[in-house]
Amino acid sequence: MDAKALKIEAARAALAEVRDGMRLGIGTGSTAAEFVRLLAQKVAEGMTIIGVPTSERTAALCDELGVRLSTLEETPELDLTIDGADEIDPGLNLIKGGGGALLREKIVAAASARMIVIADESKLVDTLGRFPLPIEVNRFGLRATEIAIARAAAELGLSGPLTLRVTNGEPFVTDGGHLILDASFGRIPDTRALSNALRAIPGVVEHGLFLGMAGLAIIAGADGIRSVQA
Ligand code: ABF
Repeated sequence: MDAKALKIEAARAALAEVRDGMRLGIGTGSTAAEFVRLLAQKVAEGMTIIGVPTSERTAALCDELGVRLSTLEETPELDLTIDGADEIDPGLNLIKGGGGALLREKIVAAASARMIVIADESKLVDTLGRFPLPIEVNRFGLRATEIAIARAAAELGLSGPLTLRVTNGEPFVTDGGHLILDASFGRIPDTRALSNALRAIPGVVEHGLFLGMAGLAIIAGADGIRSVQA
């Protein structure tokens, strides 16, 4: 089964967790997009849900497919968020943000009673960090923030390039108007310590470590679907 088929199977399994009338946070990325396509079929068959998207891209896809949307302002308490991830460790701690939506994804996940992460088995790792950690930063004082991040990482024994994310030759700008530095630390043994250190840097808006937020992971692999509880 190819990666797309695995993503579809993980998304299909997550759909079984959605109940009529749910207030649903909807993630960003290709796996979440497969979930939206399957959800739209259920909506067309009469399922009533209120969707809160985590990016403009997801909002556009939901609009296109007829999934009724709300905003976090109108619906500040969600029943469930379904989202993808770039890396998943055995404790269901995640690296997210490869799609550039990490700030809204984290806000929506934090407003949800439950978070289910959906992924193909390639996302499973023993230790987070092989995937460059996305760090959303304020434009103001970017160089000073970069130096502060490198210093805080070094104090935790971490090192590696911080790369400004660029698309089409221009700095990538998030839905929130910020920039992203991708930090290639290789392995992050103490994710909580790094999370705390990054959050203490004023120029850091948010980072892609989602610690203790996912209660369930639905993983599609060559041997089928498996659910992993946190
Ligand atoms: C999004 O899904 C991002 O946080 C994460 O980077 C991405 C994973 O993308 P895909 O499902 O396409 O692998 O939530």
